[in-house]
This record gives sequence, structure tokens and C-alpha cells, in this order.
Amino acid sequence: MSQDLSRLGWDDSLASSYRPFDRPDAEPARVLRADRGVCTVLGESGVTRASLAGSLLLAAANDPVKLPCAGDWVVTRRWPDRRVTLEAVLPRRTALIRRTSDKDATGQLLAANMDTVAVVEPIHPEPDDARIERLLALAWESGAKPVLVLSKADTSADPEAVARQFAELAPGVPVVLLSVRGRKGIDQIRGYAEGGRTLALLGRSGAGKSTLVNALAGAAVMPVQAIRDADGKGRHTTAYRNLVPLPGGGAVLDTPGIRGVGLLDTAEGLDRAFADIAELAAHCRYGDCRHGAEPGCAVAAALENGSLSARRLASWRKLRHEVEVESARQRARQAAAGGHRHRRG
Ligand SMILES: Nc1nc2c(ncn2[C@@H]2O[C@H](COP(=O)(O)OP(=O)(O)OP(=O)(O)O)[C@@H](O)[C@H]2O)c(=O)[nH]1
Ligand SMILES: [Mg+2]
Ligand SMILES: [Zn+2]
Repeated sequence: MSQDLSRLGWDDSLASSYRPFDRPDAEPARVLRADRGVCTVLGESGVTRASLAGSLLLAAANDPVKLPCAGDWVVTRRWPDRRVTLEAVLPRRTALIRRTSDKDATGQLLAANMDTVAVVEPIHPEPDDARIERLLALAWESGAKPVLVLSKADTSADPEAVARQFAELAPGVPVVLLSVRGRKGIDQIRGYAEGGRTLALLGRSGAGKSTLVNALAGAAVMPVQAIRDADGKGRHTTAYRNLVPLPGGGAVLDTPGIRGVGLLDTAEGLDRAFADIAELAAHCRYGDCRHGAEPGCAVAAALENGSLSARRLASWRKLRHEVEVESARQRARQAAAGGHRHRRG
């Protein structure tokens, strides 16, 4: 049962980052699921469970982001007693990282090595503008390309109108209308996994992520919320992140619904998610314009003529403030850590 890893995106560049680790008892593999201390991986010889090597645990002691995550390409090693260990994580091409809490020094890694991040937001109940904007900023920052998926399109009488309305929140981002119930949009989304690519799904609980995974896989691989909830609140059904290889090649990465998504040092992601405002700001008279009462402010002018909504500007200000606070915090932490090292050395 030899597996062709190229169906999961293994290529020459990954092969060359693997080369230094190559030895007769080693094998490259991709993490399907990461649990505490052990990962389910898919390698050329099939699916195995690999426990994390001590060296890896040590290296990640102060930085959990270094621990393997669903989507990671890793080096496994098979021991004479047939035990398999996970020795190293190959450099990530993209990484979806959120801030967990104010106290945490590092973020939480949600997914790795995805080519595209689908922000899945249900049409029913009313999609949440702020959540879409926040998740798109996170998606941009990951280094992957975002796509906005408006799910449960069958719950709207005029889904196209909803799509047009929400496209304004997502400049430069494709918008896909999805109804698994109505078999609409599934093939278009499958396109993002073609050619051995990986699509990660991000969105609130009950958005229909796992239902989409099952439709793409053509099998009930992920449990979905059984009872249709009237208020659309949805309890968490998916409890772990899972990379699901698809029959036609490529893979989709399911994640548990997230409630609070804190942004880390996401200035670049924010600029891309709010490309409309960034573009306007480039035309302000002053380079350091705060878009308040400054003369020659292009953002204020757009607000005035109605091409920019006050809601969107407020949303951008709020997220930017959050990122600034977080960046300052990180700088302080780095300075403290540097000082600490200095004292020791
Ligand atoms: N009307 C309609 N309902 C859908 C559609 N897709 C999913 N649902 C329903 O939405 C509910 C939630 O679906 P899930 O796939 O479990 O949602 P999820 O995003 O995986 O949720 P978590 O795992 O909790 O994050 C289920 O009751 C589905 O039947 C759709 O296309 N149309
Ligand atoms: Mg789910
Ligand atoms: Zn301005």
C-alpha cells in the first residue's frame, strides 16, 4: 500500500529540505492529526502513529508553535522494535496562527502548509461582518491565499445578493456560494485542492465546515452536528484539527469552530484584508495620517462620499489597535528575553 506523497503536495523543494534528515530508517510523512505527544501521520508506507522525539519536545518547550500540527511535513523514524517517532518538522510554507490569550507569549498554530484558507461563514443566521474581516486578516497573514465561502446558501432567497454584499468585505478575495444541501459550489471549492494542494477551513462552529469536508471526501470522515439548530449557534462538533486527503488528490484541513480569534502581529495581513483602506491611505496628504481631522485625508473623503462605510473604518481601527497593542507586547517580551539572555551570558 505504497502512498504517493505527491498527491498531498510533496515536491522537489520539500524533498530538498528533507535531504539532511534522510537515513535508511527515516521517512517523510504528513501530519493528519496532532494529539498531545503523538501524531497520526501519512507516509509512503501508509498511516501510522508517531510519538514525538525527546529532542523535538525539548526544542518546543518554550515555543509550542514548534510542535507538529495538522498539515505539517515531518521526518519520521522507524525503530528496530517497529516503534515510530517523529523527529523533526520541515520548514513550513504557510502557517495559520492565532493569539490564544493576553497572557500567552506565543500563538496557537491552527494549520500548516495550506495553499488556501477558506473562511467559511454561514448565510443563516446573518453573516457577521467583523468576524469575516478578522478571519480574512488571519488568513492573509498565514501566507496562503484566502477565499470567502458563504455556506448554507439554500437558506437565502437571493444568495447572489448576499454574495455581492459580502464581497465588499473581502477585496481581492474570491467569494464562493456553497450549499452542500443543494449540491452547489462543492466542485468550485474542490478546485482549491486540485494538483496536490491543501485547503484549510476556518470559521465559527456550525458553519458547515465538516459537512463540506464530507462532501469533498465523498464519505462521512468527520462527524457533523446531528440536530439542525434553529438559532444557528451550534455547539462545537469537531474537537480536533484533521487533514483529510481527498480521492482526487489534494487535501482539506478541518478545524474546530473558533469563538475568539485574537490577532497576533498581523499588520501585513490586516493591510491585505483592508486593501481598500490601505489603498485610500496611500493617497492621504500626510504619510502618517491618522485619518481623523487631517487636511487632505483620502480616507475621510471616501467616508464623506459614501464609498467607504463608517462600520468598515471602525472595524479596521479596532483590529489595527489590537495588532499595535500585540506588537508592542511582543517587543517588550523580546526585550525582556534578550535582557535575560544577556544577564546569563
Ligand atoms: N441548510 C443547510 N444546512 C447545512 C449545510 N451544510 C451544513 N449544514 C448544517 O449545519 C450544521 C453544522 O454543520 P457542521 O458541518 O457540523 O459544522 P462545523 O462548521 O463543522 O461545526 P464545528 O465542527 O462545531 O466547528 C449541521 O446541522 C448541518 O446539517 C447546507 O449546505 N445547508
Ligand atoms: Mg466540524
Ligand atoms: Zn488619512
